[in-house]
Amino acid sequence: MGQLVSGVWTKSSVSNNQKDGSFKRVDSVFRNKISINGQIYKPETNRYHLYVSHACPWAHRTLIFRFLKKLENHISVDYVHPDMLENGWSFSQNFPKTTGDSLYGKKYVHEIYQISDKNVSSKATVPILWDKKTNTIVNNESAEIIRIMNSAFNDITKNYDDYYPSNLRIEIDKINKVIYENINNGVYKSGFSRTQEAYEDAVTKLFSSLEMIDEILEDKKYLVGNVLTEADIRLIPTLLRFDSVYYVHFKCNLKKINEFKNISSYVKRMFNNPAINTTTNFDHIKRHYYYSHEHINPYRIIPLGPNSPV
Ligand SMILES: N[C@@H](CCC(=O)N[C@@H](CS)C(=O)NCC(=O)O)C(=O)O
Repeated sequence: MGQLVSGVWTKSSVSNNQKDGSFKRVDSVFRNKISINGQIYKPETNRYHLYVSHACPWAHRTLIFRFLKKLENHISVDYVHPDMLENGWSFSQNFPKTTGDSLYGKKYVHEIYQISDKNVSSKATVPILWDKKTNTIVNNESAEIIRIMNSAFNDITKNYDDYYPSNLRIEIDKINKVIYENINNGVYKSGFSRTQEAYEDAVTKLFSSLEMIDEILEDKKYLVGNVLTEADIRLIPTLLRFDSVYYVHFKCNLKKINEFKNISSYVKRMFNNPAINTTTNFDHIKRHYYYSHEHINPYRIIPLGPNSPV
């Protein structure tokens, strides 16, 4: 693992930890938008490209949006190899459902960052929303990429479905915040903790937030307003990885997702949606986490179970 420092790939530890042993996620560097009135990045068919990992929950959101918003014929995509090792994500095709780098034939994702900015200081994360016209990264923050996808290409696709409707925004923002802090990032905080205290704090918050979600779903099909919104799409990638990976590998083991009455049926229902089903790949998910984090799983043994991941 590593990161780019002034454009140079520097090998370093897999996780970012604070003095108290807790895990701190670093902010994404490229934060542009796509819009008709934009200076550089305007909505166009086949101009933009996604670099993703099937394993990554943050990238998963963008794949779900690409499907839901009918962007598959307008935004192309490359899938990296699931192993994230000392050179970061690679374009090796030595695993099913990988594509290599179809644009530049590079070996590693960090080289894509270097094309965009040869002096960049950044982690080489996925997802990346890439502009094939200017050879630059538009945005590498999944929360912003899905907002772009939600509306920027509407006049091209003629799909006007809105997963962040103005009447529900306050409620969506509110629940997103808790889900991000305690669940999406909470599983990483738990797994990457380096002290007992930091671990217990993360796991306690994770499970109290899952209990809260279970209660919300007692009499509702979706998290906000009884329609599918961005809030659901941001939550589901973490829930889908939970019993196969986070429960064991990140020690999030107070309960399995399938032990939560309402969350378990919500996950099964959501998984019937082709936007979610066709974008989920459990082989990549399991291989990535158990194989990449040598400090957690030094012999890289990949557990056989669970028998049915959903
Ligand atoms: N804030 C980013 C986080 C993305 C992220 O951390 N992706 C992970 C994969 S799940 C990654 O690429 N990690 C590489 C690294 O940390 O060097 C987003 O949501 O887009």
